[in-house]
Amino acid sequence: MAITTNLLRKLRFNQRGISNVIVMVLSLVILVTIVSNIILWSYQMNQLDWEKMHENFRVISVAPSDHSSWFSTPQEYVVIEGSRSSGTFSDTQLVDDSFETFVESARLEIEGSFSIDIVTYPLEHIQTVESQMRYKANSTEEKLYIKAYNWSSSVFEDQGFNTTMGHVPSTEWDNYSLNFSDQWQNYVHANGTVKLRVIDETPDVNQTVIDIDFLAIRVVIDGAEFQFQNNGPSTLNLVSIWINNQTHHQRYDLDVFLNSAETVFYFSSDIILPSEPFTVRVVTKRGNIAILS
Ligand SMILES: [Ca+2]
Ligand SMILES: [Ca+2]
Repeated sequence: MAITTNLLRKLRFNQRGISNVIVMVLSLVILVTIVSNIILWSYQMNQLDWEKMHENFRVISVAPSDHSSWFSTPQEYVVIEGSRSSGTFSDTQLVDDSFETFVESARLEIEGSFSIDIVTYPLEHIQTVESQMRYKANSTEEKLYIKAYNWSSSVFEDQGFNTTMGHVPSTEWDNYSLNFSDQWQNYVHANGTVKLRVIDETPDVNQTVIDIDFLAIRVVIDGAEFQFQNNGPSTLNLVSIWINNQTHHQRYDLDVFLNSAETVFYFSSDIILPSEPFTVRVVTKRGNIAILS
């Protein structure tokens, strides 16, 4: 009997010992978890503080704007009549005297595809679309016409354009400009695509040579254009903009990313600038502010 009691006591003592060990181990695990989380958290806080402290950006300029930038063709023209004799489509992207040359074969017809950035320039804010061609020809005998693809009637036409008279070429650089007036919606696909054709007037025996320095479209739209510059070491996210004058305080959402050392133009058709003087405050996601007065 006494032996049995002794054994039971010993067993209880051992159980208590094991429990103590388990409690100690668990406590240690919890302690290590807490300490490591605190270290990690403070490291992350330091990282965030560091990133916030080193943000360095400015608003270089702000101005009202009534049109987009130019959209030139990102691919080679399709030659339907005539031929391409030199240069490439990329020569037609800038006004710089480097050009692409096409030659008539009794007729000339080329087609280019252009794409409006409808994220920056939403269709519901567009007033019309303009096209501009800077070109010269070796003969002024025959007019050229620019027509656009009508997405409703599925033909290339110039119905409703501000001018349907065509353009008499010059042997010196000259501009053939037109706009789609209030009919522009017929000529712009819902995804922003506009197709243009440059077409000669009539079949003839002269094989006229056409040099195109520039051919592009842009939209007429009211808004404001900003220029932002990131002089800091890391990428910036601009999240809001305040436009304030004496009577007018307006906040707009923004979602612009700027890489380190990058300068960007930003257009918004939502922002209508008040009368001057006004102040522009741009806020980053990390909470820094740049001011332009
Ligand atoms: Ca012709
Ligand atoms: Ca050019």
